[in-house]
Amino acid sequence: MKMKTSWLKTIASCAAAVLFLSACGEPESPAPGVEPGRVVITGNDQMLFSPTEFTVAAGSEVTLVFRNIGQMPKNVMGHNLAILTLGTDPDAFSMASQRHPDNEYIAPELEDQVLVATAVLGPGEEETLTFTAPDVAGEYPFVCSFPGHTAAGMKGIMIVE
Ligand SMILES: [Cu+2]
Repeated sequence: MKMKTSWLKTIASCAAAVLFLSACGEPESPAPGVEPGRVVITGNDQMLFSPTEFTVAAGSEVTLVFRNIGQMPKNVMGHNLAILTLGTDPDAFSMASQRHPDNEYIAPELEDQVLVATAVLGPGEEETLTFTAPDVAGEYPFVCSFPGHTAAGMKGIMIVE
């Protein structure tokens, strides 16, 4: 009984903290003079991204819309989009990740190699990611880690410059 009470107190104080933070949050506008980048990438039933390459400014705010424009069912032709850290081997990442359908095909032990990722999307679905581009310039791989898709060519490059 004692434990239950302190647990409830913890929940209550967390809820209060969340309310406080959201009330006092920064306005979601970009810094003056910075044009936020917006990228739309599609994935299709042929296991291809389009485009397979896009460029963002280092440290800039990026809005990335990923859209599954295919028609095949999600369980056989689902797609995600995971942008990986500099130097990650996209094929090795996806080989390990395809064993984890319960984690959106992201290997839990490799989550530190993921900058940002969508869920697995079915036909006609889309997800918008907003993130801050890395400060380090370079070519960051992105993949669909649904089983077999990276090997079939469903990968690309985010160029940070
Ligand atoms: Cu895919």
